[in-house]
Amino acid sequence: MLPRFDLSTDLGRQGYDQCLARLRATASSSSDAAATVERVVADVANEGDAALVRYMQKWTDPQFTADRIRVQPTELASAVRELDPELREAIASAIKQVREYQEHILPRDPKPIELGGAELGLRFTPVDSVGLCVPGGTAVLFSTLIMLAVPAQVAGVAPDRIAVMSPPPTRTGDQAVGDISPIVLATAHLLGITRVYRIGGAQGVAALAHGTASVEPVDMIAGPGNVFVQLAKAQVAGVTGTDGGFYGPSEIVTIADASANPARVAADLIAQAEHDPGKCFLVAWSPAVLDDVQSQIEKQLRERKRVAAIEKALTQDSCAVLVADASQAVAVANEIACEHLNLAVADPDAMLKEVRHAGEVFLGDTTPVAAGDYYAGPSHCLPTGTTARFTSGISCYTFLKRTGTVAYRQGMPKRAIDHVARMADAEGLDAHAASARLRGE
Ligand code: HSO
Ligand code: ZN
Repeated sequence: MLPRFDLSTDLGRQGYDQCLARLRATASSSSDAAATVERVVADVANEGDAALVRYMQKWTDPQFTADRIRVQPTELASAVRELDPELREAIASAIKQVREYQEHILPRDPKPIELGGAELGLRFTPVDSVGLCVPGGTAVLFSTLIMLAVPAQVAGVAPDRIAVMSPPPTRTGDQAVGDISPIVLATAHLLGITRVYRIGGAQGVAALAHGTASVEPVDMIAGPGNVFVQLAKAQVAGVTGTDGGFYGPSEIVTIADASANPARVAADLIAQAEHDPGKCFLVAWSPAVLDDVQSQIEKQLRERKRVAAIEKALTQDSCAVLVADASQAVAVANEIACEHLNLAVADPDAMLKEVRHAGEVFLGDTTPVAAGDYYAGPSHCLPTGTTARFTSGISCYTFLKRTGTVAYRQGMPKRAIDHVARMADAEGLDAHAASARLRGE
């Protein structure tokens, strides 16, 4: 089912390159999408709620009205009461574990250093308010709310300064479609979040950035979404901060050697393929390993509910890559710079040392990638479309700013004053020079 490409042949190289090009394309936009987003953002900035409601009606629900934008606090509380107790326990446990990990990696202000008579420091401070994007779609991923809100809270953003946007289901015609996922609402309540908006898309991002009568503006917008949401984040950058990432459709690269359990490898590939759309790469230097995993995929696939999505992902956007050896396998993984990298090999720690680009790495076939999706600790909002070459997943770092501090507590030494003044003079900025020289008099 997975098309197979042997990198030692020209044809194989070509097939793999095309697959990689399709992956890369997910992080770039068509000019049509960019033009649409530009118009939507401008309209919401100018007209506020009127444009927000109009676009929600156009793309999500023709019956959408302004009074539906904000979810009432009573709805949040009742969603928790209705939550299955065992699911509630699982969610609470995930929140706790993700929080402990994020607290562990939280950067502390470094001790100031003394240099040339100056005491030099660095302070980390959180943004005041954030808007978090929780996508709608064929599966509503309430886990995304945990993976965004907990890092923000650990960074120091107060729960009452966190807003969540999550679109209601798409309605066509008069059909009844229900409401925004009650599990998203319950999760928000468990996280102490009270501001939830039933909005999405570029219009939702624009509303959070510019503010409308019903939506309070925020200082930073973070989270995954379709190409319209990701483009809108880029469009409003400057008006509001953004996470700077491209958190798009799920992807996975698995490197497998002969020690890997084919059933486990196949299960993790299928799991990411069930996201609609998902993209999978299986990399090995043994044809037998590829064969074994492929036949496990065929077998397990039949037992899964979302067969159609999985088949589509595996046949259209994914591939198995036959490489010469372990080092070429890692080179391929670095080139794909994937959201999830699964090292199903005998010595994953040794291989990890060679990994330079990946959103998150899973060591050994005993580690299910789904643990990262729901529970383990690092956020599952990870760079996609090969953007792990230059960016990272969401973490408490996303919501922190860095501010340098300088103190010449005993006054500036003469040598330093001379150097500053000389450089200022050379730039023709004599007021700068004078402000330094004054300190030496
Ligand atoms: N694999 C997705 C996250 C997710 N999976 C949520 C299940 N629920 C993106 O990393
Ligand atoms: Zn997933």
